[in-house]
Amino acid sequence: MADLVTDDPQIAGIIEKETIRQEQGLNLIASENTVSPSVLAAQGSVLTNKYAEGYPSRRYYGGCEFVDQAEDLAIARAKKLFNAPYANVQPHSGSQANMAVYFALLNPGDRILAMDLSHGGHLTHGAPASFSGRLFEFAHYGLTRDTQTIDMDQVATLAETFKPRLIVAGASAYPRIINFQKFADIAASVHALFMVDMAHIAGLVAGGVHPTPVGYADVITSTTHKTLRGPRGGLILGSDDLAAKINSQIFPGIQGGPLMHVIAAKAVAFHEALQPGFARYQQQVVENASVLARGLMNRGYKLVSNGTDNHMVLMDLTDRGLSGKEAEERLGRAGITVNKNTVPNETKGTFVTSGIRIGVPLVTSRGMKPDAVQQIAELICDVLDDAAAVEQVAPAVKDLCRRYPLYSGENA
Ligand code: DSN
Repeated sequence: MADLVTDDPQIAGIIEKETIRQEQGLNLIASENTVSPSVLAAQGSVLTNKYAEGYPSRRYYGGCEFVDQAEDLAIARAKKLFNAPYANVQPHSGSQANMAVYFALLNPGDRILAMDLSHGGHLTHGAPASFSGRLFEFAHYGLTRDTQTIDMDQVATLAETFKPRLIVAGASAYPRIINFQKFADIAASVHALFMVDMAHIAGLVAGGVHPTPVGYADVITSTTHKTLRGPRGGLILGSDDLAAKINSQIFPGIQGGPLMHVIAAKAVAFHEALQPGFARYQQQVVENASVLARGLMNRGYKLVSNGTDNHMVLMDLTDRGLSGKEAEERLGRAGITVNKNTVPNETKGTFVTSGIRIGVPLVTSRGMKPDAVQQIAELICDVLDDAAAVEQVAPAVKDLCRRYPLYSGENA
């Protein structure tokens, strides 16, 4: 950093400001986390200098003997962590992991059944603006009106009538356990392949607090930077018989040189996730989310599905005369970062929305436990109840953050 300050004070200053923002603010974006100093060190290493197109021992460049070791370790650790026969650690992102799987298993125009974006799905699950929606024909399932959990009857009916070649389970904004067995049974009944995108819950799965999709899904995609607490990137798991097809769709299909510094950082993160403390961290994440849910509901706020089983809650502000956009901005002024989010049967559109998504993985990494999370719930409600409360809440947020430094807690 000392060299960067001298060589490029503009970027050094931006990094410094972002460091302070992260340190002094309550970051409750459900898909973010804070990586360990070891993950940061690997990602900021000279491995970024190396071209390594291909796979370990089968590269298109010389000098790959050490990056090969890093990728072999990352693969071995990912397989051990998730008990999966095959892993590809090269996807630059979750979107690219999904793209590679679609291209490996399907032809353009083929049918895919996945979760509706406004009910909690992801852009790459068939949104018209995404490559997925442009290249494949999607049908979407959603949540039931009463319990606001995944409507498995609708999944079964759509599977029968739409006859997809692939069924996708997995979500970006769904606070409940996903029943992979039921999905697998439905997929088998219509001879469809079954993919799980576990990007949000990968850490929970690794920590044993969400059922694993391994053994149910033909293929599993993930990111490595959410609950899994690794560097920003993607991951694909599956059975050995899909390995050749998927590997060739990642490279040379859709990517060039792998990011070897990121792959090394993934290896570090998988190693950390294999330690006993990681399961305890994930248990704490789930407990903290449930404390948050109760705290918000006790103050009269409505949550999609009336609670949570995982790392996040979805607040539905429809009855509050407050849009998700206004809530996000108001909380932001108090130093609380969340994101606006569509709710089931959304009426306001994706730039305004009627809800906010709140996650606790990052504050749990800072060492926060139920007492701190209960306080967070109160601070959020104070601000949402009354915009004038921002003035009192902002210093309380800073004080809370001072008590739980970014690199103390789990990441000391
Ligand atoms: N995975 C999304 C999120 O949950 O924030 C972004 O693509």
